[in-house]
Amino acid sequence: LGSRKEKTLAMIKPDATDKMGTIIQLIYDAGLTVTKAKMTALSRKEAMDFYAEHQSKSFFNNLVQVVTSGPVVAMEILGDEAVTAWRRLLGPTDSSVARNEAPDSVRANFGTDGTKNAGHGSDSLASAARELEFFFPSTGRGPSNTAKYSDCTC
Ligand code: DGI
Repeated sequence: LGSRKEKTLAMIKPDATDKMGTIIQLIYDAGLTVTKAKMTALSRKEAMDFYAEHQSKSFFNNLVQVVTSGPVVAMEILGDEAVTAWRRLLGPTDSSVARNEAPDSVRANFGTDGTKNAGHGSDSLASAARELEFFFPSTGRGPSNTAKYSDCTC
């Protein structure tokens, strides 16, 4: 009663994939569950589409560069208020700020600066739906990526 199960998209960026074990453990320690996972490399076009809302920003090229510099790990995370919970684990966008304000966070520990910041989390349920479809398309080929236990009733 009172819990709000949500799904969100968590992405470990290329600068932190070598810490994926630690980061996945943090997710489970926070009471969240990983219900889908995929390691993949984004093309430049895919990265630009994923971050389309930022295309006019000064940091856009740098952002696309960072996220295409190696493989990423995309995960569907399920749990109570998962959108907020995963962003809390990530900490502030700028890793330097994170080290001051949230020293235990993923970005404080594994990020470098404002763009190379170890991870991404959807900022709303609407973003989560779009971003989960981006990485785990419901029309995708191959083995089903819809595990029964991941079904969310919210
Ligand atoms: O949701 P976040 O990832 O915390 O932040 P966002 O959705 O506003 O921005 C997406 C990414 O773009 C972020 O993870 C890093 C980069 N970025 C955002 N704001 C800045 C930035 N990079 C630089 N250099 N400076 C910024 O102000």
